[in-house]
Amino acid sequence: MSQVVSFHPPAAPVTLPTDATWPVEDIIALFELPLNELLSRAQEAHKAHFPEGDVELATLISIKTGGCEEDCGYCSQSSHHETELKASKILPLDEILEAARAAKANGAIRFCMGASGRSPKERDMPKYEEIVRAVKALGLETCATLGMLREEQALRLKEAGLDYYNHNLDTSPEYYPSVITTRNYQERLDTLGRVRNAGLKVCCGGIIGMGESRRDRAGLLAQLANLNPYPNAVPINHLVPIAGTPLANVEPLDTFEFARTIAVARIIMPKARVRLSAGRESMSEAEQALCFMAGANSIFYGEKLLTTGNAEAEKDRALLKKLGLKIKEIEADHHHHDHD
Ligand code: SAM
Ligand code: DTB
Ligand code: SF4
Repeated sequence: MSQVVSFHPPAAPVTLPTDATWPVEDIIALFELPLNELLSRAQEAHKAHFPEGDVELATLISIKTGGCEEDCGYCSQSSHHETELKASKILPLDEILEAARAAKANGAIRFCMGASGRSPKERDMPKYEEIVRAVKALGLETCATLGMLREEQALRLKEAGLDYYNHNLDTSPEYYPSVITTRNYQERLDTLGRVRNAGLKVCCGGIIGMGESRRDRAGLLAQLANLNPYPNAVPINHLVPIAGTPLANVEPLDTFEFARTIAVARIIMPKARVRLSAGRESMSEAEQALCFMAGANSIFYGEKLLTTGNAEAEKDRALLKKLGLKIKEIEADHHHHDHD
């Protein structure tokens, strides 16, 4: 005898009008749901907004590494910490293009270029514009993360063909000063506003597992969800502990709490690409699968993040195949599909 297993949708609605604001208390209440209930709500939101259920692959490159004047407590590139990292100038264009071609040949649709530093120097802007123009011409989506931008710099990058700008809020406003002292939260928000005004898509998320509380995780997600509009892409990084940094020995975070963070991000920002970002190297396949079940639909793809390692491309492709997850293909005109 065959039995029909019915799926009971959650009683409470999971989608909200885009102008909804999220009080931190409501977000904490989501974190406190039984895990099954939280995951099923996240899956409802995911299915409603991403019926294809595909996963986006973005490849990272560090185009300028180390020697940074900022003191971000998690970062290998800050000159305030004694790490093993060697600083380098902006990479030559041909090296960047070679990496971009390889990323595209491997199936990535976006190429994300990171540079160390508080903000781009004026004399480096023409180089960054040239790099963006050339990568875009390869038929890849472009993303850059260069620190704080002035209005004019955001406009110049847009003009050069930049699609996304990554600028993370990293943690809650309350916890921020225990992680970074050389800049403040409002400066991050101001750059995000300029990026949005320049017509760039916003990629903004944070780092989980820095010793913050659940309230801080909820506070970060509240900041993100209450941006109007909320970010197009939300990278959720797990701290990669770096020897020599102040956060090198932070107690590792419980896997389920990390998965809950992804699920809550999916529910409160249902149209965003939620990226299971840094930290996958220390996760098992089952732990990563849990994150996909929680609504993650994007990953960093390729053997390196900025300064640390990442899973091998082949292994990732094999994992996605095992899970029956389709890889997102590049769109001829992606403006129709992303929310702006
Ligand atoms: N310098 C620019 C800035 O800070 O805005 C751009 C590059 S910075 C390395 C980009 C982001 O990488 C940071 O905001 C942080 O979220 C993430 N990140 C850096 N080090 C990390 C680590 N050890 N573990 C997890 N994420 C990290
Ligand atoms: C983001 O949210 N994560 C990426 C990207 N944006 C620039 C960076 C992760 C860095 C992990 C540590 C490292 O490789 O240095
Ligand atoms: Fe510098 Fe960015 Fe690292 Fe902070 S996160 S130390 S700004 S490279």
